[in-house]
Parts: sequence; structure tokens; C-alpha cells
Amino acid sequence: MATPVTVAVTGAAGQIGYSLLFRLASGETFGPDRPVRLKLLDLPIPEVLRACEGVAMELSDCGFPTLLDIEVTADPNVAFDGVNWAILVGAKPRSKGMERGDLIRENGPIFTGQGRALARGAADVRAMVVGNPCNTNCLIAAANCDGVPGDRFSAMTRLDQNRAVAQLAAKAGVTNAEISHVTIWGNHSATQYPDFENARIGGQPVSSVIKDADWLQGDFIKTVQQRGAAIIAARGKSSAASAASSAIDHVMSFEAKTPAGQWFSAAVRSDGSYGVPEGLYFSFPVRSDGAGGYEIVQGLQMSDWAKGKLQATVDELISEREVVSDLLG
Ligand code: NAX
Repeated sequence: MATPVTVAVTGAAGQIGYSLLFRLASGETFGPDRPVRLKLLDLPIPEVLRACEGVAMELSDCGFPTLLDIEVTADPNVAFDGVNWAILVGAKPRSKGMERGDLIRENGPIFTGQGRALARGAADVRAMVVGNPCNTNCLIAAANCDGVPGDRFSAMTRLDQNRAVAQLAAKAGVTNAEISHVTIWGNHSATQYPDFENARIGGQPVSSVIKDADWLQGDFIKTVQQRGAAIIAARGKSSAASAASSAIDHVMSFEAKTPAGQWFSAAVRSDGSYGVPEGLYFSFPVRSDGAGGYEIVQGLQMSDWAKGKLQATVDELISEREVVSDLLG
């Protein structure tokens, strides 16, 4: 058996947690030979922790050969002690009438505290943020995590990538497997830019298969940008199983070496690539070396129209950073 991997999941009593934890434990994510230790963190509220205990009981009842142990806690210092992956899902949901700026201010302090706890407890950690607004929460956590390099943090835009893949496949009348090289640029929000100009269908440029430019520049982008709201309208609750599935994709993509010529989308610390201000957590095309490192894929071409889309999401992230400037250490 390989060295165990210790994984903390925050918001473990929530709906994403309920879909995520079982797939982390089962051997699917880290492989059938890698034992997994799970740490479940949620708020110090008795009924919430009781719900976490219930999830832990169910995890135990699955009898996964890979699952070594499960710890339930409300203390981030306990949750993040010795952790290799910290999956930061827990956050307050946006309530009726709340502006995006209010949500950022509400949730920001969660990530200052968790960033500090990660700095204390984690020697070799990779942290991913799912809780919204995930790019800026990631920026806050990284800024408060002394001693852990910023490139160990990322935020999830994989659900947006997967949504874009499904939309292109449906429009082209092909399977999802035919779609490749889809990039989500920028913020996990309605300003994100799902890039079809560099994507391929069966290895061909998208525009040579889908000739409907109005759809590509219009409904395609809008559908991906607003899919979260459409799910809430249909289901009465926000996306959870698809978000958890995409979180697993995100972790697995960073754990593995990305096949030659491919990439995946994740919000990582900008190094100035594509003119994106350094330090923003921005979704880029990313390639992992499978040994803890990654690179931002360089040289993708963009039309002037696409550059305008990129700038809009850059601008939004800059304004989010201003809203939380006092939380950045
Ligand atoms: P739920 O409300 O079902 O669960 C959230 C859980 O987080 C609750 O159990 C709550 O007690 C806990 N929590 C709150 N503050 C905490 C803290 N300080 N420490 C630990 N736990 C805390 O929400 P769920 O549907 O699971 O969604 C969780 C987050 O994911 C939300 O912020 C949501 O907006 C975000 N999403 C992000 C997505 C992405 O693509 N990046 C997509 C799905 C989802 O919308």
C-alpha cells in the first residue's frame, strides 16, 4: 500500500460534501492502493456536527478498503493538521436580496481563519476552494497562509468546463468524449469566458463543426455562465452532485500528469500570463506535471472579441480584490 493521503473537506454536512466524500474515500480519486484519511469540518453547531457524524457513519458503512479513518471536527486546526488536500467547500449561501459584494464580505473571514489554520497544520498541502465566491476566497486563504506557496492553492472552475463540454457536444450531436481543449477563463461567475475559439470537436476547431457563430458567441456562453442559476430554478437547490463530480475531476487532474497536448481549467495564481494581473486567482488552461507542479498553458490565440470577454472577468476579479483588501494580510 502507498503512503496514505489525508484529505480535509469543509462544509462536510452540506449537500456537496454528501456527494464528494464517498468518492474521495472509495479509491476512485487517489487510486485503489492509496489509503485515505478523511477529516470532516463543519460549524460548531450541535445539529450540524451530528449531521457530520451521520455522514461519517455512512462512509464507514461503505466498507471501502481504502478508507483508513474519519475524524469529525469543528476546529480548523484539527481538520488541517497534516493534511495533503484541503477541499474548502463550506461557506454561507447567498441569501435573497444579497449582493455579490455582501457575500464576499460575509464569507471572506472564513477563509482568513482557514488560511491561518492551514499554515499551522499543513506541511505538504494542496488547497482547493469551492465555496463561493471561490476565486476571491482562494485569494484570501492563500494570502493568510504564511509559508505555503500561492501555487498550492486553486479554485474550482471545472464544473464550468464540464458544462461547456456538454453544451458543445449537444449542439454538435457528438458525445462529450469528442470535445477537448475547452478553457474557462477568469472568475467562477457570470463574467467567466468559456473559450470555444481554442476548443476542438473530434480534433477539429469548433467553428468548423458548429457553424452557428451567433449561438457560440451568444447562447452557448450565456448558458454556461448562467447554468448555476438555471439549476437552482429547476431543482430548488444549487448544483451539488455535478459540483462534487467536478471537484473530483479537479483533484484528479492535479494529481496526474496531464496527457501531452491537453489541458484542463482551474483558477490558479496569475503569474501575469495573458496580461492577467499577477496574484489574482484566475481560471486558465493548466497542465499538471503529476508531481505537485503545474504550468499555465501559453500561446493560446484570442480574437479581439474574446480579449474583451477576458478583460471583463479580469475587471470583476480586480473589484472583488478591492472589496476584501483588508483581509489580504
Ligand atoms: P450547503 O449550504 O449545503 O453546505 C454548506 C456547508 O458549509 C454547511 O454544512 C455549513 O454549515 C458549512 N459551513 C458554513 N460555514 C462554514 C465554516 N466557516 N466552516 C466550515 N463549514 C462551514 O452548500 P453546498 O451546496 O454544499 O455548497 C457549498 C458552497 O459551494 C457554496 O458556497 C456554493 O456557492 C459553492 N458552489 C461552488 C461551485 C463552483 O463551481 N465553484 C458550484 C457549486 C456551488 O454553488
